[in-house]
Amino acid sequence: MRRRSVKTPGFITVLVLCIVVIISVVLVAFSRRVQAFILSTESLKHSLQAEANAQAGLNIALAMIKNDPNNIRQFYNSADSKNLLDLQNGQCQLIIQPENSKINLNKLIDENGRPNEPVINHLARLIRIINDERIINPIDYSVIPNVVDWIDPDEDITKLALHGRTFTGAESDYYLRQPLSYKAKNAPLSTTKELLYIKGFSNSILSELSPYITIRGCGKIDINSAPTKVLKSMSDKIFEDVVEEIIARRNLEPFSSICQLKEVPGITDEVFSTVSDRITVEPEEIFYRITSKGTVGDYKKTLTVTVAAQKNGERTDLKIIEYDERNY
Ligand SMILES: [Ca+2]
Repeated sequence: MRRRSVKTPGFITVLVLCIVVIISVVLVAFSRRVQAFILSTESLKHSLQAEANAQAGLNIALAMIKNDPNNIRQFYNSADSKNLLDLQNGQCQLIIQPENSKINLNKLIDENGRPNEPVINHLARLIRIINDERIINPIDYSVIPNVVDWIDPDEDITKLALHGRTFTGAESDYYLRQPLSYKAKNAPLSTTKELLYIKGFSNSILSELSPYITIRGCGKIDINSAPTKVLKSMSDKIFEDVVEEIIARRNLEPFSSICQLKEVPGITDEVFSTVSDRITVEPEEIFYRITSKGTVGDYKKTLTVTVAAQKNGERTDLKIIEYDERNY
């Protein structure tokens, strides 16, 4: 005789509970995946919006340089709140720096490849001013002979007396002993980022120096656009109040000749004669460095572009010669 299996109510309850638990686990897993998908879609959306804002700022800068170069002065100072543009879904911080207003590191050597003292001393004074404001990790003055050795054609280590001390450079012998093992370039710098290959430079030092140094242009400082620190470091005898007066005067009306600098109280004949062959009001070649930082919430995109501007009759032609993008 066949025995029939009997399913008790308790067994059925356990079975139902198991099914409910399995369905719940599947639903939770599915819900988490959907949540992750939504979050990643939101992240992508904000990231793309930040990039669009940075691109919008860059386009505004290029249009201003091309059509209205006299009005870009308001974007010179990175600490100025006027640099912030409100855009759809976020903001853009725009900085436009005329490269002709900065110290050209390729001019640290003269046409014979020898250390160029006036430019070396200008950079040494600039570093001293920056270090006076830095609480920790001052920039070591040896970065100056290091750049000299990187760009000069020989393999002889340079020694420079700066602020009463002697600083020594570095040639291929030093770089070949490093993990990446490479030689000194012994030729002019082609990009600013190349400085990171040189002994003593770091991202932090590069970003600290970058508003005041360039690798482009004829080497003369445009006094109509030079930042405070570049003007002040031109001579030990140019003091804060003199720089303030120079900036106040050029804001009212740009200097039309370098001789007008002599009209500024504090610019004596002696001071003028030490800086006159290193300054200009009409740069031969014009370069701008544009930094456009797009922001949406915590998402950031920074575009840094160097453009060469060439006057062609009434028209200004722009050529992008350096481009960099970062997600911060
Ligand atoms: Ca060299």
